[in-house]
Amino acid sequence: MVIKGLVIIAAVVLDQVQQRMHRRFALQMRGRLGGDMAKPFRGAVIGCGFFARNHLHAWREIPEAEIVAVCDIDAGRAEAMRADFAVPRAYADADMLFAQEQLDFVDIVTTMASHRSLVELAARHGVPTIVQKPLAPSWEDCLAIVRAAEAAGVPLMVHENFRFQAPMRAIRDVLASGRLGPLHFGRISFRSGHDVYANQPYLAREERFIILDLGIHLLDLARVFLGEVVNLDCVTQRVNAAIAGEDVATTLMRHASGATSLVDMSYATRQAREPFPETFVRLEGRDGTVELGDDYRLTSVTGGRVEETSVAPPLRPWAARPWHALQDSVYHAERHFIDALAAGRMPETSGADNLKTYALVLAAYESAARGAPVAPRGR
Ligand code: NAD
Ligand code: 89Y
Repeated sequence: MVIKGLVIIAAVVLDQVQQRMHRRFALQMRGRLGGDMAKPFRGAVIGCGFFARNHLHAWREIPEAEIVAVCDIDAGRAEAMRADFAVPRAYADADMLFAQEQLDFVDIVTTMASHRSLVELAARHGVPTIVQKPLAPSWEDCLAIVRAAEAAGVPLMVHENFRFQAPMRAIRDVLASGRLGPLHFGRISFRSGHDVYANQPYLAREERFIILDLGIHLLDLARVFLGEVVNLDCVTQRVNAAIAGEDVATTLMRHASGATSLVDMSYATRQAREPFPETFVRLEGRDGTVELGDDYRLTSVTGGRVEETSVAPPLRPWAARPWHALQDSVYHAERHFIDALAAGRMPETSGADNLKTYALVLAAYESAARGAPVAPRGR
């Protein structure tokens, strides 16, 4: 009891210190921008591969941000991205980027192996950072990343975009209305046969694949909808013999609220309609149920009344089906980062918050290996 109390006090104090640091950053930026908040924040994108294209398109839709440089260790990729998006400068070395540019933020869109060194570099230069998921290959690296940003007092957001998807935001609105009453059950399901390896060939080589790459988003949604997790059981399978890791995983979680949830995922599902990248959600509360089904139909049942609406994401001018739901969520994640930066607020998917999601990923692997329930670790 005493230890729990001390942990809560420490978390509140840490949160207040971080909020102060973020406010200081917002003020410093105003100073750097000559007090003129109308001038955009100057940013750079590091990593010019498959997914970065979506980031650059989305940045172009945010008037308060201007991408002044791109960087990739593959100089050809950096130059191609520079030319395609009319970015002023391209770099093949992140040290050079930070040495030569006056940046207000950096957006890291490399794969996880380079995240630690790049976030630490950004922290040494005092540059606020948004970094793609998964945060890093190991818990130690994740902790080091979060600590580096905290020690430097720079805001750090993890680009955890699933909770910024239009249908997920609609579900959050239903929950916030209180119409369902306290939740006792949730199911979050993503089952697909989409060839993810075509655009992201590195995924076929990961010994830890679907939970770390995709399940991380679903586990994050479970936290958002149902709160923190006490423990979980997970079973993994590898159906596709040509890949190194698991491509199917089924997880049962017990939440601190008393609710239970099932989070299931597959990249080995052959079915009549290929839904990629739709995520199906069902949440049951004392007073009603909300369900996100095929084609982004949201059905809620409360007090005997059934309401059905479409919560389909918009097709942004630069987006293409079936990726448009994720592409739209990239815009909203970046928008949230800039709004938080301007307001001196902590982004909701801060490094500290993302550690709690990452801990569920590790607990899932550990549970699958041990065949027993596992409690997620804390910092
Ligand atoms: P990719 O391999 O296509 O691109 C990564 C790029 O980073 C490459 O061009 C590589 O040369 C460059 N790079 C690596 N180390 C670097 C360094 N130290 N400095 C500069 N450049 C470096 O990868 P991708 O498919 O674009 O994925 C990037 C990240 O985005 C991954 O973490 C992935 O999980 C994530 N992702 C997220 C979503 C989502 O919806 N959130 C979807 C797809 C990918
Ligand atoms: O990398 C993954 C992600 O974050 O969303 C879908 C994906 O591109 C493939 O699983």
